[in-house]
Amino acid sequence: MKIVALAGGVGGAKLAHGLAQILPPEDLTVIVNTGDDFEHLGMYICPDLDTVCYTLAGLANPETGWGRVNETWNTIANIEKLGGPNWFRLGDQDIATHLERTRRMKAGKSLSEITKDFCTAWGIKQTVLPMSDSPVRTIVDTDEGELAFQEYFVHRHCEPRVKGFRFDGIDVAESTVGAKEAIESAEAIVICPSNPWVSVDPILRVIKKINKPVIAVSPIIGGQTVKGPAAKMYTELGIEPSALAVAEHYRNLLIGFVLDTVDMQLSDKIKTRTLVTNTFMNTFEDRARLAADVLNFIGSL
Ligand code: FO1
Repeated sequence: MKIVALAGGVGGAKLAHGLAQILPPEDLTVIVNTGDDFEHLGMYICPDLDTVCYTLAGLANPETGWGRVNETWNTIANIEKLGGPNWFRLGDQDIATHLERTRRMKAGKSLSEITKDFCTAWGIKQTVLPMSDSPVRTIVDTDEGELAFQEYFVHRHCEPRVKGFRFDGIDVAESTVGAKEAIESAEAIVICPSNPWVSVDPILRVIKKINKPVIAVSPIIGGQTVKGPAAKMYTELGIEPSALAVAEHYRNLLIGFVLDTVDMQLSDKIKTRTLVTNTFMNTFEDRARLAADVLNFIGSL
């Protein structure tokens, strides 16, 4: 079954990894948000792309979900000593990724080409694609004014109250050729349990039209997010955070929605077919089990 997964950061990467454990590699394409990308310390950094790639390659830091396992922090410690910015924690191995990506971008390579080459180098057999080769930058409108995404997310610990979002460059950004082809040949699109506002919406805006069955997995369980500010964002935007709110967010797209057993009572209120299952992904086995549930659900629709 050919599947395209839409993914942002850690939650998305975990389900993508689950799908990768079950599907033949040629049947899985992961299209990744690039709205979180930014230039920092002279390097071009793609947090979500790297999180998905490191996770699929078995190189991800299991504690944080982002960055590399067995990491060392000498470079950032020395930058700090010199009085440089240290709020964005870049590990030594991770810095190699950003330096080499930046070098290739300056030499005229596209982000898709670079990602393809990096995936080969890391032994990733699935296809991982940035949502676009042109820059898109998520800007968070807050009670303290507009903030660039990583400034809001990492530097300010998501503390400012959110009023809305804007995606700089989205109107001219085209989805990558590979993404269009993958969607064309996919049997279904899986929206991973990533932040609907800042991880999935930019991908959907770039893809524009999806004429394939779409199912989504809720990142909100019992009114809270496993990781990240999605629930806080819903509250600040005046919407009660819940799996129901996520299903409503995607209402025009979905043929199916997956929510956690703790939210079973919401199932009747959701205006599409639902699968109620355990959506926590604490272990590699959890990831594969949820992916299997999602694929069986798609098969039943
Ligand atoms: N997230 C943090 O909360 N703090 C960090 O210092 C941090 C560093 C970092 C370095 C490389 C990378 O690829 C990701 C990193 N992240 C960090 C995660 C990342 O900024 C966010 O999780 C995503 O942008 C949201 O999906």
